[in-house]
Amino acid sequence: MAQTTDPSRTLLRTCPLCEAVCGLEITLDPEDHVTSVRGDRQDPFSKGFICPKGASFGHLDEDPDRLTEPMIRDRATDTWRTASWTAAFDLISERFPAIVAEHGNQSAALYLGNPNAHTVAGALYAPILIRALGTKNFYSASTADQMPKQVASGLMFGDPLTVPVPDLDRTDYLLMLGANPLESNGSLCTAPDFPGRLKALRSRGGRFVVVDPRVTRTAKLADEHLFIRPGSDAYLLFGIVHTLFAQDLTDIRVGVAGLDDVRAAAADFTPEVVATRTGVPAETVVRLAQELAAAPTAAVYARIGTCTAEFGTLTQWLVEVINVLTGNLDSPGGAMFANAAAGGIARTKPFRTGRWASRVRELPEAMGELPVATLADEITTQGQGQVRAVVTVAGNPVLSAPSGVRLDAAFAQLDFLVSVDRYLNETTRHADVILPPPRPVQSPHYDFALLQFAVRNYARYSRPLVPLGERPSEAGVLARLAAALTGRPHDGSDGPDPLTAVDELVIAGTLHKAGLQQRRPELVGANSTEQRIDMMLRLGPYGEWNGGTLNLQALLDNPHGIDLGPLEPRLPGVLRTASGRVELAPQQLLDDVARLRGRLTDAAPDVVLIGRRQLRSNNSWMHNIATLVSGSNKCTLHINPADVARLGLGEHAIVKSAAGSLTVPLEPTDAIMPGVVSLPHGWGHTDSTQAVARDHAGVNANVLTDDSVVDVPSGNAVFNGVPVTLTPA
Ligand SMILES: Nc1nc2c(c(=O)[nH]1)N[C@H]1C(S)=C(S)[C@@H](COP(=O)(O)OP(=O)(O)OC[C@H]3O[C@@H](n4cnc5c(=O)[nH]c(N)nc54)[C@H](O)[C@@H]3O)O[C@H]1N2
Ligand SMILES: Nc1nc2c(c(=O)[nH]1)N[C@H]1C(S)=C(S)[C@@H](COP(=O)(O)OP(=O)(O)OC[C@H]3O[C@@H](n4cnc5c(=O)[nH]c(N)nc54)[C@H](O)[C@@H]3O)O[C@H]1N2
Ligand code: SF4
Ligand SMILES: [Mo]
Repeated sequence: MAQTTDPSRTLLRTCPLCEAVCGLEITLDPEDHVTSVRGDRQDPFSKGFICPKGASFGHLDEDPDRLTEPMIRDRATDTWRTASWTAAFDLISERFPAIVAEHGNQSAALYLGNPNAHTVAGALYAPILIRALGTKNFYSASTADQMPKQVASGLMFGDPLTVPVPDLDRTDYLLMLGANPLESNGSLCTAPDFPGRLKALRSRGGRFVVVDPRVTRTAKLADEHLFIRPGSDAYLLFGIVHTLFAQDLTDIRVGVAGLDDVRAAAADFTPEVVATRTGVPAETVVRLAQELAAAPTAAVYARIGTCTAEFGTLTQWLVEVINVLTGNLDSPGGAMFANAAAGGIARTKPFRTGRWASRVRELPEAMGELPVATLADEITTQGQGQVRAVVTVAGNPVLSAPSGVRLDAAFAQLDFLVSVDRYLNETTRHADVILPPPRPVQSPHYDFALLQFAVRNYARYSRPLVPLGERPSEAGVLARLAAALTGRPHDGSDGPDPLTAVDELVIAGTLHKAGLQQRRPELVGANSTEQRIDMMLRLGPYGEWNGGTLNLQALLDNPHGIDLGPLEPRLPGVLRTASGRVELAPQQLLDDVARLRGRLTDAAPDVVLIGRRQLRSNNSWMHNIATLVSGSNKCTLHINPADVARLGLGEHAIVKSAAGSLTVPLEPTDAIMPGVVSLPHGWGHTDSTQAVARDHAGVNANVLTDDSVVDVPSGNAVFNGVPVTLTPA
């Protein structure tokens, strides 16, 4: 064989860009630039699957508009300069603790954005910022996303991370509401090649039904698609629950509490009653219940379209009620609980919400967080505890949270803002200091969060592919930031560097809890972060300290990842409820049913707004990649042609809601039901310093969403079912 002279090298890494955790095969040239990206065929979970975003990983990795050095803004002139890490942290040390000293702990707030669910830094080190700040003003993308799912799971199973996922590869029947995995690649259901898994379901003779106000790409793949009035999924599901009881179709196989209460709650939600509100005919509601009950195995799965809605938590609750009533919870082919190799539940006491409330609107805490829908209130409302200094990490709430215009103005009035972010964007432009993370190829990867929701048990660790050089890792940035925020030396001059100090503390504490501190075991790893990961794996359900073999070395020896088998029944072991059973009728949720019932006969608004995701976008931050923002990846308003004609609209329309108004280009399509319009979120880069994004600016959908409306039990933002009016532009 001829000797190769190509000095480039091919390395393996998990894709950090969505929840599908695909394995990537990345080729780097001698100067460490990514030259090609392919799917890793030897990854036992993703088997070579890759999407256009993953394929563009190289462009993202070295986007010329990304930040490479800390930035400091001069407030007087609103101009930016680059700064050394020391100068950036010095400024934070000087300003942040002084504000907190003067105005108290509650004057500081933290916002953690979505990519924290994908980074080692977010999983292991963002918690130290929460502790450092000691504030109740902790916010994240969770309350613009899945908090309803977590509250429902927390109340039913005792822990908010105990979230069932559809057993995609074995189910005979899948009812999917408000999800479009052919564009999103799946969410709270970690399943690389989601499209392939859905096709496999159908080719093995299974049935797949999609409920969505739009005929999505996913719906086109299904056996059946049903239109539904936005925000009305809880009624539909109640109609199914009602039918299961009325026709004696229940087959409960797990220990439950509250069965009679659920039956009573569902009593008046007859198929005929819910049909008027949902637009789903009564006979279809009955048939869905019968099909779910008759299928050998079945799973109901509902995602973002149903979470970010006014009755988000009730909807997520009813999904699991149906999974229980049809005998499918915790059973192969049904809705099951993953058993992640690291970072599983540690809770001993049952979950509850409302341990404290927000200052202005008195919205209850959930999982230690306050709703992002009230962040603007907390910044702009004067009084003791008013938020004056904010830290954002990997978030762009000005585009992603409701009432974007209000939040933009609120951020502008802050005394101090620190952002850890790769870009100068709509949110970070208000910062005093921006601290950039390294390139993705310079970061390690382990999916602590997403593997809790995987459709197969699996583990994979990726070492950084390219050394950091002089700059800190993102973990190092967060550790130093935590020190600076509290006025402690951020450079390690008081002892070990802040990152090592944090890890040492966590390792010692964890080993102590596990009763292993005496014979302090030798941990494997090139640094303290890796040692922590080694410890978590060893302590986990497959770990070598738990009768198994898994540890960091095993993952380093198997860089394509390790398959840990199909999902297995986990009840009652995972339950943390007081009763030790699945709580079918938590009181908090029964209380909220009154609100649902109260809305049953409300006059439907003429037109309501919903969102949508696009295959080649990622929330607000991948519009600067030229290869992604072309063709159909446009910020347009989908509208039924009948509505265009009825309202006398032209190419553009003025869309008004209670919160704001936008002028948008229309894209008439039969794929959306009449009376509903859809605008994707994450756009609106008009003043961006990111050149490509600015050329494809679009509009911020969250100008129209209204932060005064939330899902009551979870405080989650409501993005779907927003009443709007349309007039010609
Ligand atoms: N109208 C409407 N609004 C929505 C939604 C909707 O469906 N409709 N969806 C909601 C949902 S589900 C979510 S999750 C939120 C997302 O809301 P956010 O998390 O607030 O917003 P993102 O757009 O994901 O912004 C991610 C930020 O992280 C930065 N970033 C990317 N990678 C890294 C990294 O490795 N480290 C650091 N430090 N920064 C990084 C990016 O530059 C960007 O600024 O939006 C919500 N908003
Ligand atoms: N390409 C791409 N992938 C992504 C993201 C991205 O921005 N781009 N974002 C990631 C994030 S943060 C998340 S949370 C996930 C979300 O992943 P998914 O939950 O799959 O999100 P969407 O693709 O927005 O699909 C939501 C669907 O709900 C429908 N819908 C809207 N309102 C209602 C309603 O009231 N009832 C019902 N039944 N349906 C409704 C919409 O028409 C849409 O088709 O995707 C992740 N993956
Ligand atoms: S589906 Fe998600 S994880 Fe897979 S390549 Fe695409 S963006 Fe990456
Ligand atoms: Mo999300």
